[in-house]
Amino acid sequence: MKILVTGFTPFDNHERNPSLDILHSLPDVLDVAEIIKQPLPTEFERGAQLVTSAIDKHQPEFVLNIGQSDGRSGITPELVAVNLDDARMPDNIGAQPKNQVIHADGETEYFSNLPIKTIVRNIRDLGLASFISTSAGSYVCNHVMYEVQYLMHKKYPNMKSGFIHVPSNYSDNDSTPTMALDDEVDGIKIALLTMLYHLDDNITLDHPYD
Ligand code: PCA
Repeated sequence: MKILVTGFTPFDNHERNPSLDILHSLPDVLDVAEIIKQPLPTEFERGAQLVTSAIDKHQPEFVLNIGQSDGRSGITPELVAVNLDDARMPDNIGAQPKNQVIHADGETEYFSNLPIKTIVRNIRDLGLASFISTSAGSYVCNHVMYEVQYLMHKKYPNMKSGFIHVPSNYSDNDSTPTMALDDEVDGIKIALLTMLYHLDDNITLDHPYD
């Protein structure tokens, strides 16, 4: 059993990206799964290229992409990726697509097929904040999530994949929520175990969405 996990390089003047630090903190084997770790540059084109070639190379049963989202107050599995690049700022090599469809022959949106409600419940059971996010934005994270979903639908229908955004580990002001890296690592490990073992995501959850 293989799980491909990705994290992004720092962007937007951040010195670190918690998703990359989480990636480096994960074990190589978790329970019955081999964890394949793939760092991604925060770049539209190359970020998507690297994750899709890692999928073709390793043929994992599961893919989990992780990214940073400033302002989020918890660990947030994404519900959906949309067929749109509309960058509010340039990526790490200056690309800033506006109002661009990602794949003309792709669906308008793809829903993650990870057990996101159960993931949220299990992270909350650790005592950590977690809720489902209904928008991965229209920047590099949504782009990568969309490309993985597109590939899955076209080529790997048995694969399970999705995206989780995590808060920043530090803030320059009191109003931006943060979470400790160790807590985020624990939350992501529980998410991975939930992916491996969930049978049915049809659970009732209080306040599942942001
Ligand atoms: N977050 C950005 C891109 C890289 C990252 O970690 C985003 O949410 O699109």
